[in-house]
Amino acid sequence: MPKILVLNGPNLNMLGTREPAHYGHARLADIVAGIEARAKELGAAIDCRQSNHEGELVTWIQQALGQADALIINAGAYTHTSVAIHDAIRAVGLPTWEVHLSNIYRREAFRHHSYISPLAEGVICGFGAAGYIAALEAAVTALSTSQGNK
Ligand code: CA2
Repeated sequence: MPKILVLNGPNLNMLGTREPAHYGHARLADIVAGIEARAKELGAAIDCRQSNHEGELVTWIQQALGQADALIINAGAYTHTSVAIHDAIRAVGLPTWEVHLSNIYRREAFRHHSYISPLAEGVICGFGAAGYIAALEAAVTALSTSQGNK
């Protein structure tokens, strides 16, 4: 069974409370429930976590080494600032899919650069919560191909 770590970064715990024009009306708990339901259908084990702290995200990425087979990450604003998260993803070498709820390229210029994208197998933005499901499906497909359907 593929094991996938799903990380959400700062302020994503605020989803559903403000800024619905950018992020929709769903709460993070609703999004996580949707990911968990799809993971069950796909036969994947997922571990969904959220933190407002860069170092905690770095630690979780490090701890995924030898524990998880892939990483799905919406690093929030750290996407655009964090060399530390970039280095952690590079260090563990896990196949990584980057997700953003909003279309970051239609927003402020400072959101157009990502420190994660150069390391990612795929990047999904602007699809709202459906982006996490697409990333999960892509990860499961890629893992089943690379592991010979183990
Ligand atoms: O579109 C995304 O998923 C983002 O990663 C969300 C980040 C933003 O900094 C990135 O540029 C794009 C921000 C998440 C903040 O979420 C909030 C939700 C409700 C109220 C306030 C913030």
